Amino acid sequence: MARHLITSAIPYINGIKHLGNLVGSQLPADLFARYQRGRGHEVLFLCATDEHGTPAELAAAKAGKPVAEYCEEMHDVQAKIADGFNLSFDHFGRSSSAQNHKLTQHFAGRLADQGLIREVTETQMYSHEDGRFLPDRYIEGTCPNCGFEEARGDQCDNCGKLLDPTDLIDPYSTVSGSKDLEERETKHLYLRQSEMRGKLADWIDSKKDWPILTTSIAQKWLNDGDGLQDRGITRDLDWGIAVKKGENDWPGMEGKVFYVWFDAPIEYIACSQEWVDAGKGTDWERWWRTDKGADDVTYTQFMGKDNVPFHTLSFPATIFGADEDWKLVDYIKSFNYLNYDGGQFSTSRGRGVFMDQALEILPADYWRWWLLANAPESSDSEFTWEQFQSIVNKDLADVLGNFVSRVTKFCRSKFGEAVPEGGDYGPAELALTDDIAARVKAYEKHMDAMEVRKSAAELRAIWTAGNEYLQTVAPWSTFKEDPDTAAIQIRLALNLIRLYAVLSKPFIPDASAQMLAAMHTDDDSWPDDVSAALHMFQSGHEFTVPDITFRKITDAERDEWQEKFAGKRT
Ligand code: B3M
Ligand code: ZN
Repeated sequence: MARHLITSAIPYINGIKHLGNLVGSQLPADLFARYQRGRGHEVLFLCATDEHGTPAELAAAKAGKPVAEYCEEMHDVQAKIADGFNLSFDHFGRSSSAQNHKLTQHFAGRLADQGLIREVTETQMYSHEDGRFLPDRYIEGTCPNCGFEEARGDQCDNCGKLLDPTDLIDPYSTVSGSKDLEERETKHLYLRQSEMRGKLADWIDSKKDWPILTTSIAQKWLNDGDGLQDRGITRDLDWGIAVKKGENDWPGMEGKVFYVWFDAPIEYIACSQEWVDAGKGTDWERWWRTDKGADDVTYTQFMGKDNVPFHTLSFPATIFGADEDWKLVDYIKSFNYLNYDGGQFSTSRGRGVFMDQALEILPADYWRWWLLANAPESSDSEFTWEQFQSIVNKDLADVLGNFVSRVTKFCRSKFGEAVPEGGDYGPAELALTDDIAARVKAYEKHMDAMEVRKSAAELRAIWTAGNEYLQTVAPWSTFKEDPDTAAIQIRLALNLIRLYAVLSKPFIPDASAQMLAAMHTDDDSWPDDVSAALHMFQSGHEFTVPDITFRKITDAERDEWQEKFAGKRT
């Protein structure tokens, strides 16, 4: 049994995420976690809300609530929605947890002890009207790199370049809109990432099997000299983790907090402590400390491409720099963007489908299937209602759902609700078994490699093979002349329903549970031996015809939703 530590990028607390966010990290991470559990491996799957920094402060201000209260409420909202999508986190933590405060301060202390932190007096933008410094998202202006007019103080959303507030052309306060800004001196801590350039470069170089998307972003940052500048890890903000050196005060840094991107990845570790403290686990160190049993853990991270620099360079710099036997990531799976109906999803303009809205109109499995089958892996992909309708109706309703319903209903009407008596499988059944066995191997290979679209395509092919078999042997015709042979065909088809339930569980867990329940079994063991799996139910094994597994999306619904989500959510 292998051990898999799996983390998804932790979503900002500032509102409900859209489907593009979901498919970029949480959903594929869940697919992989479910798959590894399904194969019988030990899995720790963690996610959390990212509660610090300017996104949290600004959203709380907009909601007219104290930040702590806002974060608590929004954490619950996001946790409920994650549940609704069947995201099977072992724990959904909070970066504002006491555990993360302590661990972040610990890391900063370690880095300081190793000589990897320098104190820098720098100029930051101060707003007279707001009476405060304007870090990160408190300030916007024109990107010096690409000319985008709404670049934020920390990063340009258009070209992805990391920025300092002082880089912006024509900057203005996002709180008041004021342009009455002045560069003022303030003291901050800088992580000396540049000291670790060689080590990080060697490490990235050694990752030959990583997705090109991940390594190309990391290489670009290493080589254009941009990403590995020493970067400020503290901010002039009220909300966040107080700057301390371990448990001690940090003279000169009173009233400042760590930068959100410093403490957010540390939450991956702190989250496992929260998991233990919540009574769900017993030992977090065997997942995270190579001196305490984590050396045989495989650690995989999932994220959108904009998060890659922080996970390939900044966070590893913290881990390397601390020099304390922390588990480093083994594989970083990153994603491109999902676009929406000819443009971008936009949180600010309410364009596209948000996670809560999606669940209001259709069950989770419909979304999970479409999103994963069309995951933006090798390039950006696009959600359109036409394509969503067509794929759901075809793959889920016509192929899988129809198979389940046809087989169980036919059996009930001709033989009753139990596997019928019959002889051994014949050539057609054995050929199908071989075909499916080969496809299951291919499916495993793609899932092991986290090739999400290829995995979905193979699973679809496995469903289709069953349908084609049924079409060819046509038990409803066979039955008229040769009921014994029809019984054999139906026995195989009923066994296929369980096989489909097991293989499909990582993608569509609700349908999978429904199919297992219909087959009166909770045996969801992986079909390592497909032939044995297709002999599991023998004559007399009872089942129940399930309610509809997947329904079709009508043209009227499609048109209504397209109109509804065009962009005016408030
Ligand atoms: N919260 C950005 C995002 O939600 C950021 C990820 C942190 S991962 C440690 O895309
Ligand atoms: Zn730009």
